[in-house]
Amino acid sequence: MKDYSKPVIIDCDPGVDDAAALFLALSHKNLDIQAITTIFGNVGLQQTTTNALKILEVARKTGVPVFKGVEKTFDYRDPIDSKNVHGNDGLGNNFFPEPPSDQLMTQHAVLATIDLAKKFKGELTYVALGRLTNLALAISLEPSIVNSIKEVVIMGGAINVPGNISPTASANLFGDVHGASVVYRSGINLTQIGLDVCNEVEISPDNQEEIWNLKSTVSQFLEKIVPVHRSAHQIGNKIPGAARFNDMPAVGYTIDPTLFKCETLRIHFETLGEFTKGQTVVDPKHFVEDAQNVNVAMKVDSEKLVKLWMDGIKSYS
Ligand SMILES: [Ca+2]
Repeated sequence: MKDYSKPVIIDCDPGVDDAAALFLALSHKNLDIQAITTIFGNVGLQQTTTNALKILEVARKTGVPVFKGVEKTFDYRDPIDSKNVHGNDGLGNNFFPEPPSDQLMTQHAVLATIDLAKKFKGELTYVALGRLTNLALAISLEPSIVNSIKEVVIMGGAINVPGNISPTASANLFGDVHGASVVYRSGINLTQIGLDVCNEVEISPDNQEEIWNLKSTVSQFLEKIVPVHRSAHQIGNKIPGAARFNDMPAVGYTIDPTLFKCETLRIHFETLGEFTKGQTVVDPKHFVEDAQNVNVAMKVDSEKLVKLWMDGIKSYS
């Protein structure tokens, strides 16, 4: 693992698995988090923004600015949420007290993204843990960021496994297909951390117990928010009672790409099909003109990744 701190934006819709991913990101010296930007998704924008601020309060990371993004899809539709998976408050139906809002900036997330892409030209990594609408709008407004952002790491997509919201699509990409299409066609340097690897990463009941027993502010917060999400994710689990945090591997990749085996695949993002809307379609024979090469994670060392996450959580006092 290289030992340097890379500037990152984390775009998210917390979300229980966003929280698990953010706690890892905020704990690790390899990441220099320049901004957390929020997007509609698991719940509405106001709630995802409140939840991001809450997570920072719990992690005691008061220096990280939060920028609020957009609340509708790229084609200006009301979004579909995932309250059935994350709870009505997005954090396991805990309805925590309002966090302080000092870290909430007045600048819009889309404009902050453009500014940071210019400031850290060639160095910035953008980690997308939700719908891709903010990034699609940033690209539309300032196309030069396609070349100035070093890498976009996306939680989403499915190559050799089924989708988790339709037979073929992952929730993050299905939740705004037009936004995702802009990003996948833009030519920006993309890494896809999709369900092919996320499905392999489970936090076993023993590992959960070890975390809960830490009795830190972060571990107690996780213990409260995980149960609703864990119940919703049991179908297809390899380990009964395991928790699965689909956003966490994207942060894990950003910290240490050597935990993943990736392949360059030519991908067309599907926006139209009755059963394939939102699919990341592999097109090796160049049938589709606007398909682009994507660095796709196909395998993960899940044991090492779970350890990375647990070490991150253990680092909080
Ligand atoms: Ca998310």
